[in-house]
Amino acid sequence: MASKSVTFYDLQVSTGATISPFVWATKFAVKHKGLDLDIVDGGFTGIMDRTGGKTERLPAIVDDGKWVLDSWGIVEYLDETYPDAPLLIPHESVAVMLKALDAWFWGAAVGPWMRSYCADYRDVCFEHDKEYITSSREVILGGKLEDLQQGREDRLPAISAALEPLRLALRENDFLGGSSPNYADYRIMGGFLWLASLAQTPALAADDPLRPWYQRVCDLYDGLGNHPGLFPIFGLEQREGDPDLFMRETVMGGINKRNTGPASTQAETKFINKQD
Ligand SMILES: N[C@@H](CCC(=O)N[C@@H](CS)C(=O)NCC(=O)O)C(=O)O
Repeated sequence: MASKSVTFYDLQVSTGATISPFVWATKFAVKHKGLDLDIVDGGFTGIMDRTGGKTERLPAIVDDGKWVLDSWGIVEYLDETYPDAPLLIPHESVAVMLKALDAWFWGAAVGPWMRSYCADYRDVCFEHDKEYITSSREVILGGKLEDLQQGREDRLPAISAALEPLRLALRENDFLGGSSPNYADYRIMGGFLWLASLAQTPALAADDPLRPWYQRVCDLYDGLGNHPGLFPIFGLEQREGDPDLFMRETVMGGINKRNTGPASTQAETKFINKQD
């Protein structure tokens, strides 16, 4: 039996790839529910025309004639409307923790990457979007895109190094959802795929421990994240004087260091009491 489709308003660049992290996360969310995407193509300008005045921002979907706006609004709608399909937010705690994780990820990575790739962002857009993207992003970012992007090679290593909390979780689990993906994976992946839609130089090391998870999520739903228009985000070289791009050995502390009795802590106890 053919699966049901929802009309999906995409936000694309000249390669045909989706750019927006919100739109990427929502594409995965719709597929997670077993629904197909009936894509309405388009870039940044003309969103109001394409959607008949329904919205200035994307994503937006139409399901059985009902317009649903906003990435988080769409996720809530999908779980409410299709409760028998796998849940995107399987427990209210996932929403609470994901909002905290997402806020950290934007501060640590998406924002700094935006300032390091803002001219690439404009250059990859459709010709007819470039003027709008230049003027609007210069207002948002507070400067000329070329000036802001300049010197990014000195900033990218520290952004990569800051992603250690994700590596800690994803070294031990296939997905942020545990053994199977949920909306946490799609939401965070949205930021990586946004970067991949525009990056003219990689942001992460070739052997970054996040890479297997990145590929695992890209491969879901017949390779939804393997769009040919995406650029490589792995391949950043560490230069002399750069911070390590990631921690080669996981330093287990706090919540990750299980106390199973004195045998598990005595080496540390000896060390802190200066006994040998
Ligand atoms: N809160 C909204 C934010 C969506 C949003 O900001 N989308 C941006 C793309 S990342 C957009 O549509 N921009 C159109 C524009 O810049 O004119 C959501 O979660 O869906």
